[in-house]
Amino acid sequence: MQFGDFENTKALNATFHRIRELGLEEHVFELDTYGFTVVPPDKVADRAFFERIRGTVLRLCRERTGVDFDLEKNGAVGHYQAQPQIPDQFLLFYLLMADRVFEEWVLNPTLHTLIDYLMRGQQQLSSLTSFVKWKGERGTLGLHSDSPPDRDGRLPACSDVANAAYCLTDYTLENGAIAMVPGSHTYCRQPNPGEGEDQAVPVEGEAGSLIVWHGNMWHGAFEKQTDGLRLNVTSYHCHRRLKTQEAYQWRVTQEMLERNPPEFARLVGADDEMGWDERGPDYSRPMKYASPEIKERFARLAAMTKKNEAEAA
Ligand SMILES: O=C(O)CCC(=O)C(=O)O
Ligand SMILES: [Fe+2]
Repeated sequence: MQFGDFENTKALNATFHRIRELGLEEHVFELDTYGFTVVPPDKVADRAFFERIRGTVLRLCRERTGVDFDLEKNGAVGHYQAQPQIPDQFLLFYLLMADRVFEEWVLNPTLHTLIDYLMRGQQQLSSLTSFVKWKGERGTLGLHSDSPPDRDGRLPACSDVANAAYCLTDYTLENGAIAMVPGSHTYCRQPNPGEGEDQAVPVEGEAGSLIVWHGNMWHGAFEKQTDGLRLNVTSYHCHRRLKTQEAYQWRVTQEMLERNPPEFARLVGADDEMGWDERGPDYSRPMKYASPEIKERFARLAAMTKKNEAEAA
């Protein structure tokens, strides 16, 4: 019995093969069973890439706050105004548009493959941010799911969104690791206030690890008890039928689209004609950047239409 090339699972077969090539089998198993996984640095990116992206995040911290940043020292907000304004942390937004290193990051094979797996290849990038944190007290883990809920807090069983944190510093309990409630992705609802705090575990991993989680996961963060920074690049994806947090679809430049493969265009929704004005939809971008599977469906539809027209003539 040979798995991997069934006609009926054609759209999933390439992801299945990539999971095997990259040695990610145990990580998809953990995603299914526990709702999260930690991929070690050697399966994510090389040290040079890691240093480059971390250096860029530190530069952006300086540029956006006006404060000098050092990994070993606690940070400060400086003149940075972005919300949420809560003590001992801030978020850097819209990183994709800030430096080309982030274009490389969103196409990272390990990240891309695990998100492909969770989202059945139907994801788009919703936001690319960095949580910048330092020592500070927290009364709560702030548990929540990243999926947008119904009015009563219920969530769909599938992964409508999926998230991944590229750790740019070591994640340990003392360093304010992410908190997860293992298996909570199957509850299909948001936690009630305070619920699950006693079941949460610290998700530890050395700098360079990639923590990936299902959109329904109950998660938050432990307080950072040590001096110095906790840094990441948070790569939040949503199904293409949902709104994105950050505006990419019409804002990415033509140069960005041209210097990257079609997967990039699909990640930023440049293959989506929605959001038109009085001129109506423009199908040229969807036609140009559509996935091979969608292109094949278009081609079959066109062939059938042609055949019907020929028979009618
Ligand atoms: O790292 C953290 O503080 C948790 C962040 C979080 O909730 C998220 O990235 O969705
Ligand atoms: Fe979250």
